[in-house]
Amino acid sequence: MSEPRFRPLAHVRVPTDEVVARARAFYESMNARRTTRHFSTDPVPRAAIEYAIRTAGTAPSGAHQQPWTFVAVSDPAIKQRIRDAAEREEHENYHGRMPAEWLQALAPLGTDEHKTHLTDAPWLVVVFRKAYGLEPDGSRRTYYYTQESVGIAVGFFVAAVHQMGLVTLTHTPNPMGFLSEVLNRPANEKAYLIMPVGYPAPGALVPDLERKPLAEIAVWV
Ligand code: IYR
Repeated sequence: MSEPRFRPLAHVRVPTDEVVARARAFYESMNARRTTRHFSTDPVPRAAIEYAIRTAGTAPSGAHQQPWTFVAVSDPAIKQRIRDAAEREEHENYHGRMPAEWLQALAPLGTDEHKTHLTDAPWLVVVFRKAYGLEPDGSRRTYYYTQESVGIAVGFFVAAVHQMGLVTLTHTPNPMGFLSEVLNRPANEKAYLIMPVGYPAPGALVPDLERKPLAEIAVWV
């Protein structure tokens, strides 16, 4: 067992009135974020993706095990393979695998099995969840709260992409086993989702949806 080691928290105290002003500014920025499926093919520098991944990697995680791998794909041939496989799975999903109730829930989003974003976006970031760790001798190490940890990291990634003026989409072409194969990931890494990243296409559309108001999502006691 290793002993805990601490160092001072680097923190600059923010006055209370400024706390609320910052809270509002961040909310307003995040509230302007929308998920679109219409991506421009315009290039995005690799450095932008590197920072988004670095930001995701700052997320808190169970026992600080950081159970994630981000595979950034820009190779058009690999994007095409991912799209072909995803569309095959989604065809099954939309034509029998998803029950009527699910299809009904998705109807307002206008989704279907065609996944043009997977080849239009200049980058696909495929997130893998490490279900367990692997020691150098090949033995398994238990990882804790991996679903929650990777979910939080993805949230940070989405916020980072919005902050830099680009768009992304959380896409889960289930089952996602094909991603391990195409991207050659080890057995302890499970595909979690795909996020295309890029500029929105000119004339990009988003579903005409509203978010739940505070009163519907918060309870104060
Ligand atoms: N994975 C499918 C279906 C889908 C499911 C949910 I839940 C969504 O919010 C959107 C789509 C697809 O990507 O089309």
